[in-house]
Amino acid sequence: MSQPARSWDIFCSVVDNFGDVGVCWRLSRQLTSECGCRVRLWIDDLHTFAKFAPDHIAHDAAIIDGVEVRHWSQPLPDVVPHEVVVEAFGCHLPESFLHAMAARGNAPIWLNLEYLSAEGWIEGCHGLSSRHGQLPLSRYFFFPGFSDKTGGLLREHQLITHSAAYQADAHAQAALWHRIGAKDEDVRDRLRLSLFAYENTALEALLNHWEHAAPRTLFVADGKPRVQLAHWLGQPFAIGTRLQRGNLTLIALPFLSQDDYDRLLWACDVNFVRGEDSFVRAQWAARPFVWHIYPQEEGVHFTKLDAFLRRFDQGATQDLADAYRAFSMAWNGAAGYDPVACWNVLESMKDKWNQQSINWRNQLAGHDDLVTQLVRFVDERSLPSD
Ligand code: TRH
Repeated sequence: MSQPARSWDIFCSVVDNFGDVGVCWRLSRQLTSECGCRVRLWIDDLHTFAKFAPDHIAHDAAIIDGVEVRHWSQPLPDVVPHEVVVEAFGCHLPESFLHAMAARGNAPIWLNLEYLSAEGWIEGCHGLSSRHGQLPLSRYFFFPGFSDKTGGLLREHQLITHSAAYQADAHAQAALWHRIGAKDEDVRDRLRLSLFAYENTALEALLNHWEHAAPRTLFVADGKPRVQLAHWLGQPFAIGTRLQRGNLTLIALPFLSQDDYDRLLWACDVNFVRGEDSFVRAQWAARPFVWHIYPQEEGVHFTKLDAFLRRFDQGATQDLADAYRAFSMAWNGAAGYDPVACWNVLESMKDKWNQQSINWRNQLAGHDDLVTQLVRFVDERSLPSD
């Protein structure tokens, strides 16, 4: 029998960029809206969070989309911990809160939500627990992932239905193009690409090439991509600007809401994404995507990229798998790969790439989503709700 909806504390420390808070915000909203949970989300950097909820800039406490958003201040206000405590990405709970957890009648179920990885070892670690050194508390390690031996991926229950309906709805897409400053000719009979990346060593060569190649439009995300484009253009590239360079149309986007960013991914023909959350959303879009992985010291990220490519390649024809790997390596700055040559090969396989993106999405959708698994995981380890 399923348990009643529980109350959750989710702790999020913003390390850099938007992924930590983006994932926690998405998780909180889904737990609230789809599972009826009560969620209190603690964030240490409300200015970054304000990107996701601009109307609520820097309030220490607010209810947004049904989620109680609180500033994770030092010291943390005295509160009674909820039934489930999520420590996102090993962010280290405050000592005072750990003591309050131990003092609670039923100790909360305490989970560390880990970063996403396609590596095989996470299957052996998903769900393991470790005891706290001094307090009567255990912490479980919950690993998102791509196989049914992991915690799965964040996916709202109606996501695939919504994205498929949107992709079949020309009027809805036209409304988005209009809203983000594109003209009809910018999106008709040409490749539409979205760009969200870190500083990217392959981009300049591609821009030089695309300027003289078939017409295409590049929707450039706010932040690092827009800065890099301004550098390439040699002139300011303010939000809302639309510029033409040869056959390449460039549109500088504002920071979109998570929902509008999804729509952009659904509407574009190819999406360049990065980090964790946009990478996952591009996969749900079932459109060709290229991943700029979060760069780590000593090239550790290439092991993670390789692990993902091995999974994605299964089911792809050998020529597509080779082309996709080569361009992914080029895009991530690996030595020995010419970005333009690799892109041209991959682009020439656009139909196969499209089909593989749909197949891959369908395969992933066969696994339970992360929230479903998280709630089940908690239910299986809980005393009756108090
Ligand atoms: O911002 P990121 O690079 O975040 C990264 C990764 O999570 C990485 O793994 C982690 O180590 C590092 O942060 C600290 O990329 P990511 O994960 O795609 O997060 C971006 C979020 O911003 C995601 O929720 C999508 C959202 N977004 C919008 O809502 N609107 C936009 O216009 C754009 C471009 C993104």
